[in-house]
Amino acid sequence: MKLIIAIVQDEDSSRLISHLMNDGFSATKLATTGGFLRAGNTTLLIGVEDDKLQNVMNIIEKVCRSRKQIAAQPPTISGVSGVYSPYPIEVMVGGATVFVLTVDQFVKL
Ligand code: 2BA
Repeated sequence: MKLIIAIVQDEDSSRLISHLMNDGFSATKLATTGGFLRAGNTTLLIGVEDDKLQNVMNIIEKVCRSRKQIAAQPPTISGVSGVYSPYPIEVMVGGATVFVLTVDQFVKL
């Protein structure tokens, strides 16, 4: 079994969950915040059998779009604390940042 951790944009999360549910997958939605933009995003935890992994990846790829986003509060430059860009920064965000982990054990008690 695999655990998919998918960080997606809030705008895509509702449609993504609907697609996953329609195809019989379970998901848990977490409200998260990106470290760079300090803006809200959504993290989904999706447990799937190995042979269904690609199906879920296909759904994520189909639903999640890349968008330009402006950093309203400019983040620190290169992580150097206390150094700020004087201008808003435009970055491309998404479609999705996905981690796939192998699950040792899956139990429902
Ligand atoms: P944020 O950290 O808010 O990053 C938003 C977008 O800002 C990123 O989009 C990327 O285009 C840009 N960005 C991030 N760090 C940067 C940096 N040091 N310098 C210049 N630009 C930078 P995505 O790559 O699509 O990431 C979207 C969200 O996915 C991230 O939001 C973060 O919440 C998550 N994420 C991305 N990579 C990750 C990683 N390696 N580990 C954990 N979370 C990650």
